Amino acid sequence: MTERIVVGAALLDGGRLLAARRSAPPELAGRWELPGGKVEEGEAPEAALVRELREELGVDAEPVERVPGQWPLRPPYALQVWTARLLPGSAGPKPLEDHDELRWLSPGELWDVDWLDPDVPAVREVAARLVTG
Ligand code: 9L3
Ligand code: MG
Repeated sequence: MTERIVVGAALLDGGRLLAARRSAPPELAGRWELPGGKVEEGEAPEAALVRELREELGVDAEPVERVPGQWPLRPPYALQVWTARLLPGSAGPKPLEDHDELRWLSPGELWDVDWLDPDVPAVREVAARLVTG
Protein backbone atom coordinates (compact mmCIF):
# COMPACT_ATOMS: atom_id res chain seq x y z
CA MET A 1 0.00 0.00 0.00
CA THR A 2 1.27 3.49 -0.80
CA GLU A 3 2.29 5.45 2.24
CA ARG A 4 0.14 8.51 2.92
CA ILE A 5 1.55 11.46 4.81
CA VAL A 6 -0.09 13.28 7.69
CA VAL A 7 1.56 16.61 8.46
CA GLY A 8 1.79 18.08 11.94
CA ALA A 9 2.80 21.63 12.82
CA ALA A 10 5.04 22.55 15.71
CA LEU A 11 3.75 26.12 15.75
CA LEU A 12 6.21 28.23 17.73
CA ASP A 13 5.69 31.73 19.04
CA GLY A 14 7.78 33.55 21.61
CA GLY A 15 9.58 30.34 22.55
CA ARG A 16 6.35 28.45 23.20
CA LEU A 17 4.81 25.50 21.37
CA LEU A 18 1.11 25.24 20.53
CA ALA A 19 -0.62 22.05 21.65
CA ALA A 20 -4.16 21.24 20.52
CA ARG A 21 -6.55 18.88 22.30
CA ARG A 22 -8.52 16.66 19.93
CA SER A 23 -12.29 16.50 20.22
CA ALA A 24 -12.66 13.70 17.63
CA PRO A 25 -12.69 10.85 16.83
CA PRO A 26 -13.78 9.34 20.18
CA GLU A 27 -10.67 7.15 20.50
CA LEU A 28 -8.38 10.21 20.22
CA ALA A 29 -10.57 12.78 21.99
CA GLY A 30 -8.91 14.35 25.02
CA ARG A 31 -5.38 13.64 23.79
CA TRP A 32 -3.10 16.46 22.63
CA GLU A 33 -1.42 16.79 19.24
CA LEU A 34 0.54 18.98 16.91
CA PRO A 35 -2.30 20.31 14.72
CA GLY A 36 -2.44 19.17 11.10
CA GLY A 37 -3.89 16.45 8.94
CA LYS A 38 -3.73 14.40 5.78
CA VAL A 39 -1.89 15.60 2.72
CA GLU A 40 -4.28 15.55 -0.23
CA GLU A 41 -3.62 13.92 -3.59
CA GLY A 42 -1.11 16.04 -5.53
CA GLU A 43 -0.62 18.47 -2.64
CA ALA A 44 2.82 19.41 -1.30
CA PRO A 45 3.20 18.61 2.41
CA GLU A 46 4.10 22.22 3.25
CA ALA A 47 0.96 23.41 1.45
CA ALA A 48 -1.10 20.90 3.40
CA LEU A 49 0.38 22.23 6.62
CA VAL A 50 -0.62 25.81 5.78
CA ARG A 51 -4.11 24.69 4.71
CA GLU A 52 -4.68 22.58 7.84
CA LEU A 53 -3.59 25.39 10.15
CA ARG A 54 -5.98 27.77 8.42
CA GLU A 55 -8.87 25.28 8.59
CA GLU A 56 -8.30 24.02 12.11
CA LEU A 57 -7.05 27.17 13.86
CA GLY A 58 -7.91 30.12 11.60
CA VAL A 59 -4.31 31.27 11.39
CA ASP A 60 -1.97 32.34 8.58
CA ALA A 61 1.25 30.45 9.17
CA GLU A 62 4.32 29.33 7.28
CA PRO A 63 6.46 26.22 7.62
CA VAL A 64 10.00 26.91 8.87
CA GLU A 65 11.84 23.60 8.85
CA ARG A 66 11.19 19.90 8.72
CA VAL A 67 11.68 18.14 12.03
CA PRO A 68 13.85 15.10 11.24
CA GLY A 69 12.10 11.79 11.45
CA GLN A 70 8.81 10.17 10.44
CA TRP A 71 6.48 8.33 12.78
CA PRO A 72 4.03 5.56 11.90
CA LEU A 73 0.29 6.07 12.32
CA ARG A 74 -2.54 3.72 11.45
CA PRO A 75 -1.50 2.25 8.04
CA PRO A 76 -1.05 3.60 5.43
CA TYR A 77 -0.41 6.88 7.26
CA ALA A 78 2.83 8.30 8.65
CA LEU A 79 3.40 11.55 10.52
CA GLN A 80 5.87 14.20 9.36
CA VAL A 81 6.36 17.40 11.32
CA TRP A 82 7.48 20.92 10.45
CA THR A 83 8.16 23.79 12.78
CA ALA A 84 6.00 26.73 11.78
CA ARG A 85 5.40 30.35 12.68
CA LEU A 86 2.51 32.75 12.50
CA LEU A 87 2.73 35.33 9.73
CA PRO A 88 2.62 39.00 10.75
CA GLY A 89 -1.00 40.09 11.06
CA SER A 90 -2.31 36.54 11.56
CA ALA A 91 -5.16 36.08 13.97
CA GLY A 92 -4.37 34.07 17.06
CA PRO A 93 -5.23 30.37 16.92
CA LYS A 94 -8.74 29.29 17.84
CA PRO A 95 -10.03 25.69 18.05
CA LEU A 96 -12.33 25.85 14.98
CA GLU A 97 -12.32 22.20 13.95
CA ASP A 98 -11.38 18.90 15.61
CA HIS A 99 -10.02 20.53 18.80
CA ASP A 100 -11.67 21.79 21.98
CA GLU A 101 -8.71 23.39 23.73
CA LEU A 102 -5.39 24.99 22.82
CA ARG A 103 -2.37 25.66 25.00
CA TRP A 104 0.87 27.55 24.37
CA LEU A 105 3.46 25.50 26.24
CA SER A 106 6.72 26.94 27.52
CA PRO A 107 9.73 24.60 27.46
CA GLY A 108 9.07 23.61 31.07
CA GLU A 109 5.44 22.72 30.31
CA LEU A 110 5.92 20.54 27.23
CA TRP A 111 5.16 17.31 29.07
CA ASP A 112 2.19 18.64 31.05
CA VAL A 113 -0.23 17.43 28.36
CA ASP A 114 -1.13 13.91 27.27
CA TRP A 115 0.32 13.87 23.74
CA LEU A 116 -0.85 11.30 21.20
CA ASP A 117 1.70 8.48 21.11
CA PRO A 118 3.09 9.26 17.62
CA ASP A 119 3.53 12.94 18.56
CA VAL A 120 5.77 12.21 21.55
CA PRO A 121 9.01 11.64 19.61
CA ALA A 122 8.25 14.67 17.42
CA VAL A 123 7.73 16.88 20.48
CA ARG A 124 10.99 15.53 21.90
CA GLU A 125 12.81 16.71 18.74
CA VAL A 126 11.11 20.10 18.91
CA ALA A 127 11.94 20.42 22.60
CA ALA A 128 15.65 20.23 21.84
CA ARG A 129 15.24 23.03 19.28
CA LEU A 130 13.21 25.21 21.65
CA VAL A 131 15.89 25.13 24.29
CA THR A 132 18.76 25.91 21.91
CA GLY A 133 16.63 28.47 20.02
N1 9L3 B 1 -2.49 12.31 13.79
C1 9L3 B 1 -1.56 12.15 14.75
N2 9L3 B 1 -0.82 13.17 15.17
C2 9L3 B 1 -0.98 14.41 14.62
C3 9L3 B 1 -1.94 14.59 13.59
C4 9L3 B 1 -2.15 15.95 12.96
C5 9L3 B 1 -2.69 13.50 13.19
N3 9L3 B 1 -0.21 15.43 15.06
C6 9L3 B 1 -3.33 11.16 13.35
C7 9L3 B 1 -4.73 11.27 13.88
C8 9L3 B 1 -5.57 10.70 12.81
C9 9L3 B 1 -4.76 10.87 11.53
O1 9L3 B 1 -3.44 11.18 11.94
O2 9L3 B 1 -5.73 9.30 13.04
C10 9L3 B 1 -5.29 11.92 10.59
O3 9L3 B 1 -5.32 13.17 11.24
P1 9L3 B 1 -6.55 14.19 11.07
O4 9L3 B 1 -6.72 14.42 9.61
O5 9L3 B 1 -7.75 13.54 11.70
O6 9L3 B 1 -6.11 15.43 11.82
MG1 MG C 1 -6.36 17.43 11.85
